[in-house]
Amino acid sequence: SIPLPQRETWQKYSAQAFSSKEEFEFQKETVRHVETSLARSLYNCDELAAYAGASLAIRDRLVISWNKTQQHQTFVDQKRLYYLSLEFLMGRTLDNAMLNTGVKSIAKDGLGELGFRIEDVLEQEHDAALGNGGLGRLAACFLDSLATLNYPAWGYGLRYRYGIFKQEIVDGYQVEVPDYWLSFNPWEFPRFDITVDIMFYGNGKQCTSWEGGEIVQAVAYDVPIPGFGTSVTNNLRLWSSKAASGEFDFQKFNSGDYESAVADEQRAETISAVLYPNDNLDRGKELRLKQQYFWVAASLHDIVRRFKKSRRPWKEFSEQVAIQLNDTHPALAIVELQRLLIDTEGLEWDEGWDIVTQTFGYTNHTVLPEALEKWSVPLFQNLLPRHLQIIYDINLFFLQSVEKRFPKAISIIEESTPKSIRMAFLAIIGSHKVNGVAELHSDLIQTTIFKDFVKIFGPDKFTNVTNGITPRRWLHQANPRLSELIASKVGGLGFLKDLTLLSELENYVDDKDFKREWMEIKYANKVRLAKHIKSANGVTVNPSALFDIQVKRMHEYKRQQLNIFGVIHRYLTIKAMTPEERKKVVPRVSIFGGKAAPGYWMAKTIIHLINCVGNIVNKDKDIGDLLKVIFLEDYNVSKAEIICPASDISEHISTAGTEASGTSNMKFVLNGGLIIGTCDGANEVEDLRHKHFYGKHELDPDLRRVFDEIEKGAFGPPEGFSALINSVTVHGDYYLVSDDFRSYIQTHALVDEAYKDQDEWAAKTIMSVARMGFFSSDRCIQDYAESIWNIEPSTFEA
Ligand code: GPQ
Repeated sequence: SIPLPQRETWQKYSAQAFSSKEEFEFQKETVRHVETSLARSLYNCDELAAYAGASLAIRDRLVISWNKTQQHQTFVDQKRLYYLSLEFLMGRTLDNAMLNTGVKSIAKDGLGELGFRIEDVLEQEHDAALGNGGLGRLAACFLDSLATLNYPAWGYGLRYRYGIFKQEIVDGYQVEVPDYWLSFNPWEFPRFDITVDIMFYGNGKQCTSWEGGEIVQAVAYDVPIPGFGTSVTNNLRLWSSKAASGEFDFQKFNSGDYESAVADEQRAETISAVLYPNDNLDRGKELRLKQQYFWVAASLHDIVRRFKKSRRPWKEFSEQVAIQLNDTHPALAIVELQRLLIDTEGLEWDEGWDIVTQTFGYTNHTVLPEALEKWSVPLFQNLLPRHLQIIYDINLFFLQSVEKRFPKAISIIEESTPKSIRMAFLAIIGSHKVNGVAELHSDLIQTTIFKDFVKIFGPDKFTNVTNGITPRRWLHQANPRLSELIASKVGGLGFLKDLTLLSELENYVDDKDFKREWMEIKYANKVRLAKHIKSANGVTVNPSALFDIQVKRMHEYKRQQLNIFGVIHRYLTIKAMTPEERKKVVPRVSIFGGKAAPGYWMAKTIIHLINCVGNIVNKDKDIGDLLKVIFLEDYNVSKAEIICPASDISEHISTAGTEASGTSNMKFVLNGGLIIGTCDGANEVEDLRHKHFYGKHELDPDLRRVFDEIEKGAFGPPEGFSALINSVTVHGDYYLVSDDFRSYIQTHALVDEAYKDQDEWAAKTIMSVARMGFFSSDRCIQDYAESIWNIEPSTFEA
């Protein structure tokens, strides 16, 4: 830092936080950046340059509060939360940064005067798509809430060169295209001075050491996270991998082995190259384990270094540091911290282990067996030999501590061939709290997959923290008109920081003017989506039709197949009607969107079927506007911001007991949509499956008609769909599509009836929004802060 005598001069010139919005000369700053940062002029400033200039202008403001927040937090040195997540599905930043810092309207007018429409400028930004779905988006909502609530918190993740792939639909099939998103990213700051050397392989045979491995360097990239209506700006630190010894291995280089020197470098960079595109599925690949250790080791090194600066004794570690594990992806952090404490810092095992278990919390996001992470012991032994020894010790001490009545079922090591490490068990044993993400889900994990651990540790270690979403992005930003209308009734925009204030809206369910405006806004949002559909799919849809939306990752358990079979049933029903009968049909647009993991054939088949059905239905003259079927390409966060405000109903129809929480449900309801959802029934599922297998499986007759039509080739060559049909008819219908088909169709009939009464519909949607207060991620973060992290908001004011 700057020597004392010069500090006064330094401080004289140091940037001040902006005390008011009006001081912010947005145009001047934007033009300056276009001219000096981009070396462009008014003669060659296109929309992309305007985006860049505006972003840099906004970024300057952000950076000042960011620096000051970090200085303050270092000075005060209160307990911090570190949120470790392999996914942060941030989406775009500029719009959110303007809204959170309160300068959106200044920027809008300013850009207008400079000759640009703000909507077009915002469209230039590439989504930061460092996540697959709900789990990654949850982490992003949490960052927004942590900053908004002034909590001292950092996110730690990986800086993937390629985010989740871009989805293209070619001839009705999904095609994956790499998502290179870093060509211009003004929101990250490389910290080339903050690096950590990470070791792999080597020799861990001696008891307390690890040596002789391959070394890869982690470089920090920091991203500012502004809170809404606060100057607190937190930090998201993403690690990027590179070869450790400078750019080249000079020995190899000089000895003429140029190619292999470059190959080494590329191998190092491969670690943070790409996000694994699997949602709710574990694949057990070595490179994925490398990613996990690389990220965990760099983050812990950073956290421990920061703690050591305060010169506190080790026993105070968990009073200063809380670490939350977003699923088991970072569970290695438990082992790595124990290793640092006993191997590097010289603590006794028990001392170290107390610190470790007081520090970590673990969030479970699924009960699906195929999604629970396991690592093959031989693979692990080779990559992280010392960590394997520590895991064996953790397991040994744990098994010794429990009564003999729990045999193999609770061991971290599964006696498979080869043996494997159950990461969820490691995470439970190494944490002081374990939580599920919705009431039902948390009950389910305590009575099924983790029941033995509830017996061992007692029920207090297990808790529920119901998920939430940030109302800033998912209402204020995505649906500004609705946000304004609500603000006019609930006493201003304060509800965006205390979402329970929405309950005020209950007083307006009978207010005619309010309802009219409410429905007008919904219509306008449907028009906006209809325009998008027209330009993306070339299909004209009627905004007055009922918009029925299912957007989420494609997965058999989420049952997009149930939806499309239902759509085919609707199509056949309308086809069979007389013209008179057709007049009574409520026109509908069935909208789908979502990516399939590249290796998930069944999910890809469902996408193909949806597109094939759309092809036939959308051009059927008998049908016209009564039914349209749309598959929206490349569903992502910025598309969700257009889609969620435009739904009348959305579908959340996973097989009972399979979806941990769901979070898009919350986005849809908050924007004035109703939802169709599966009721609880997790206990009945096993019985039904058993019956399918051993009893006679009666296919629902309406579903039979749907399958007959597909098999006749009504939607194209039927061979492509046989696996999908067979999974229901001959392979035991694991996801209970046939069992639920009747009730699903009946529910849609109720929806149609309800939609005919628009006034009552408006009342239902208003009541639903009024009762959404609980589902803010602010409430969720407060729950975590109080019941798991034990952290207090910072008192920082810029
Ligand atoms: N979730 Cl295990 C994911 O998005 N990806 C995953 O790999 C796993 C879970 C979701 C889960 O399916 C949803 O029900 C939750 O709402 C979401 O995590 C956030 O908790």
